[in-house]
Amino acid sequence: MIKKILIANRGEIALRIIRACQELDIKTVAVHSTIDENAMHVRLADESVCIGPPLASKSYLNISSILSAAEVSGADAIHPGYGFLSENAKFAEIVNEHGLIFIGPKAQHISEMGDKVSARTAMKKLGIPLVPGSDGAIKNLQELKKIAKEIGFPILIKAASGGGGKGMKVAEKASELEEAWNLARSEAKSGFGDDTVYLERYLANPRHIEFQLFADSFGNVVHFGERDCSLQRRHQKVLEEAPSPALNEEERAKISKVIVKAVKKLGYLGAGTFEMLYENGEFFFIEMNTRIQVEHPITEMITGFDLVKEQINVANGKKLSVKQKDVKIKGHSIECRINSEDPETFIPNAGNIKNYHAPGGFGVRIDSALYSGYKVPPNYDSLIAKLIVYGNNREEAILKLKIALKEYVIDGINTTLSLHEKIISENEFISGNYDIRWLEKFLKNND
Ligand code: MV4
Repeated sequence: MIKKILIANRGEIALRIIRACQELDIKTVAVHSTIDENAMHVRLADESVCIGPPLASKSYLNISSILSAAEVSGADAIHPGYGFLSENAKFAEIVNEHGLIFIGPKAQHISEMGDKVSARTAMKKLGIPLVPGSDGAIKNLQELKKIAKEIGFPILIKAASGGGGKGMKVAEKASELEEAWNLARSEAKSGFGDDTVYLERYLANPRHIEFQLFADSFGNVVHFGERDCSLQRRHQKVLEEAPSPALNEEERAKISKVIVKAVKKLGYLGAGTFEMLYENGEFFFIEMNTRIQVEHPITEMITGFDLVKEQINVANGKKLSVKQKDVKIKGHSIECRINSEDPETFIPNAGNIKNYHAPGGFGVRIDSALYSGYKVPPNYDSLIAKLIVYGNNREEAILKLKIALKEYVIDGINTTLSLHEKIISENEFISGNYDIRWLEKFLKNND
């Protein structure tokens, strides 16, 4: 039985995990860098350990510091949150070797899904529809030319160790293949230390729709529906909603059934997300995430289940608290990511929060570690708050969001609050008729 969890993270997700632990009567250990001494997760945890200097590679990514902190505090499990070490298979393995529980999937699955080529191979075997492309890595330019011709242009070269869009290169026609091949491989090499690439047909205007899955150690697998994450800028999600305005019940049921079956066969454990591209009524697998995601709250709002508590319970060897037949998707939820960035240039800024007032009311949720007088450090991700709304339907959720955005005060630094106000007043957003290209086009036209 887990009695004490070390949270290998900071910011809002550390608070989210602390709150779940408090409900489960589990003690918490915060870890922090020197610059995070006054951070909210340090104040709210039962105890805290300083694990190094501000640089993430020396603190939140420092495996030996984190394990020492677990040792001295007597923690019996580690929750990695998202980012940092959450999808590091070696970390999961080392945690287990130290006799601690890693709150996440098995290291073998983290590693298999971390390599996008082996993820594709695994998903193909499990019957998941893939974007048409290469069976494995591309060995040389000749092979690239041959497979590209077979699947048809435009094509996209992707890095096996990539994800999040880095190292992707489009080729519109055969004459562009050599340059795209060279660029993709050198970017992959310098970005990930691995120049392995693979090939997919390039989808021009898909939506990004991801499915939330959960598995326990008894072979039970449940899906919690989907999130539409098409509103992104430079591969950073900006606003997410659930359910997707593009799907009907029939389409959802059909693809979910295929995914649940695959996850059962895989022998997976814990929370997992299937990232799919959706175009002309068809789904194509692109990646699987083996962590709790930033946007998990919108799934919690429309299903009523606490995904972080489920993560802890299944890691503890318990059964999922929920059966598929009890998962009912009800109402609509939207999340705005509030970043400490200029709303026009997106340049990050750090500094003092001089005045802070969070909105509230029926159906309004804030996941944030901000407080009045807090100093946002320049060293980490610029996500400072998530504003999540829930309404009986999409129109009501948008209305609540509009009111909450207007009420939200974060003084002292630039934030993306005003960007969200702009997005949700646009017809394409209101109608729900947008794809992965829409936001960047909209931002360009408003320069
Ligand atoms: C694609 C694609 C079009 N066709 N794959 C971007 C990040 C990575 N997770 C996968 N990505 C894409 N893969 C094929 N075959 C377009 C994107 C993509 C994208 C995907 C989801 C959300 C926003 C995006 C923005 C640009 C490109």
